[in-house]
Amino acid sequence: MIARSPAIKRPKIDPAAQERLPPGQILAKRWPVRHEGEIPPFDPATWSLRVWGCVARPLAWSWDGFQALPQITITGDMHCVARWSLLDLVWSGTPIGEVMARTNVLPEARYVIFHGEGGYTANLPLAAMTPDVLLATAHDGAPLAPERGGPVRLVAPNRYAWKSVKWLRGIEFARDDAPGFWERYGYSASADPWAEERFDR
Ligand SMILES: Nc1nc2c(c(=O)[nH]1)N[C@H]1C(S)=C(S)[C@@H](COP(=O)(O)O)O[C@H]1N2
Ligand SMILES: [Mo]
Repeated sequence: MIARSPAIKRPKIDPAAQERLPPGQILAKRWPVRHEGEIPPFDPATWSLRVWGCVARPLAWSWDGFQALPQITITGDMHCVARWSLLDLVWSGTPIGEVMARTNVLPEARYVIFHGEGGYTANLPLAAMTPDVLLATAHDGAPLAPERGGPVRLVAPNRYAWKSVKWLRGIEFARDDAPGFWERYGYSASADPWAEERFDR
């Protein structure tokens, strides 16, 4: 009797999907929930999104006010620096450009610092504020689940996912860069997955 060797499991990866993965990334089978700390409660009566710093018109939207802003739907990928990626996630929300136009971002602004509820922050260069960067309120047409960062999370599909701050409550435009939660440990300020910008030092 010949013992059967255990089957070698090779994940089937569509070559087209493989090409869309930045260097060093693997296509995830499931979508992990990943964050520091607890999921904060959401109270629409007290929730606000505040914008300050290098802006001519600092603003704070209430939940109702925020929902009245224009929204678009985009399809974007997600690349976690821990090496899993997902392709073609469908997000709806307000483009960051709408916020920038309404607060009149000043010419000296060069960085944006996103503040999550509970103190998690992430910084990005202003140049990373492309039209696909959303303050997302929905995924696949359904309101964003609390564990996904609902009611509002940042979605910056072309930066490593730690920049996509869940439970977004503040946007600060700044002249000088300020490292956020992971950037203080040496993670990259710009975090372009195609250039494999994982660490700055
Ligand atoms: N507020 C907050 N946002 C966060 C994080 C966090 O710890 N706190 N983790 C980031 C990291 S490292 C990743 S990979 C993504 C994960 O998003 P997901 O849980 O929807 O997969 O959220 C990002 N946004
Ligand atoms: Mo991550």
